[in-house]
Amino acid sequence: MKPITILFMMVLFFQGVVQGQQPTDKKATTETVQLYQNLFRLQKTGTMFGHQDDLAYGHGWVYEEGRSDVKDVCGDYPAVYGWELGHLELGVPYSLDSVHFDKIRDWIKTVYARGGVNTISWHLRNPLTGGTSWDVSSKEVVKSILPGGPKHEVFKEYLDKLADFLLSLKTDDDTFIPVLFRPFHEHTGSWFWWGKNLCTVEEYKALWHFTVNYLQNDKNIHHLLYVYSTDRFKTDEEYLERYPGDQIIDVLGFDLYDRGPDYPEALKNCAATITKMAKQKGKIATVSESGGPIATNTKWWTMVLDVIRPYDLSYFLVWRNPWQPAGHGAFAPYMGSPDSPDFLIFYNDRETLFQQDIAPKNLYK
Ligand code: BMA
Repeated sequence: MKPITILFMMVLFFQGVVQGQQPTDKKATTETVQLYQNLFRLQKTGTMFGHQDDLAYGHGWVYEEGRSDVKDVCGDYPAVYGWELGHLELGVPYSLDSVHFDKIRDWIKTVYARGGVNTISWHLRNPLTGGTSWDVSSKEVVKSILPGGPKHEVFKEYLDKLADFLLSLKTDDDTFIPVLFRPFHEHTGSWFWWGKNLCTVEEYKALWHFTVNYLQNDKNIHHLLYVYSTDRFKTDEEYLERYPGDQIIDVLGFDLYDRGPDYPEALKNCAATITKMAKQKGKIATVSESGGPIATNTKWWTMVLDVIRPYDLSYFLVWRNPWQPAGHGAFAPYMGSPDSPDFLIFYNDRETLFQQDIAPKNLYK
């Protein structure tokens, strides 16, 4: 190799070290870049704990200022907060889980002010049939909303409403609040209209590309990190079959619920695969959704801890503690819940990171 080539390679290498990992959005705001780089640092030291709708409601309560089931149990808030925007696209004031979007906006601001991390999912309605996300009666939905399709304008109107909300996520001094955006999730299953048996690989990828391009270039939104999130998977190939590409995805995730004795093994395999791929691709890795039978398996948290400990996972988020019947129970502990003592062990372990662990690190600076 010529000396000039070696010099050139060294310059590139040091540039990479100094600049750190960059989000895929080349125009990402400073705070979004900082968050991304800090997530890389942090995932080497531990895994943040996340909870869906943590500040909105919990077991037996709704909208109580400052309350959180997690805090009721361990005295600390989660580090990551999931929020759900389903029904925002309809222009109504509250979500499919009856949570007001105005309140979600306020909580996102509160979390940011505290140094926590916000992630958004979107169970958007079916633009072709008018049904829910779970309406899988047609295999034409994704095709119909892509450019040239009969429902393309409807989908764009959905995205316009989403964009309005995202652009309203600002601090008082007009700084956009970075968000990990996780649309079209669990697509390796077939229970949502964007699922595996409901559209082709190309259509699914095109849906992602259209969405990201529309938000970035038509709406000028640059405070998002994009999360790709499958359901349970077995192989690299299965995970990547519908992957829209390194150029638009920042975080590799998977959703995996405990639905039986194979959970620890499945979690281990998925975590091992995803962290390996994330390293190769220079991306963040996460368990974007989980939840287990914590009412009966009172050692669930320490079981999870043992499985995830060896892996560089950014966060492990459990789904919501519904305040009204939802087909599932609480996925996080709550005051007096039988899994609480085990959760305290999980909380006190150095591997798990909560609000008090991450606040001093200032993830946005
Ligand atoms: C599901 C359930 C539903 C909820 C949906 C969107 O997993 O919790 O009750 O409506 O997520 O949050």
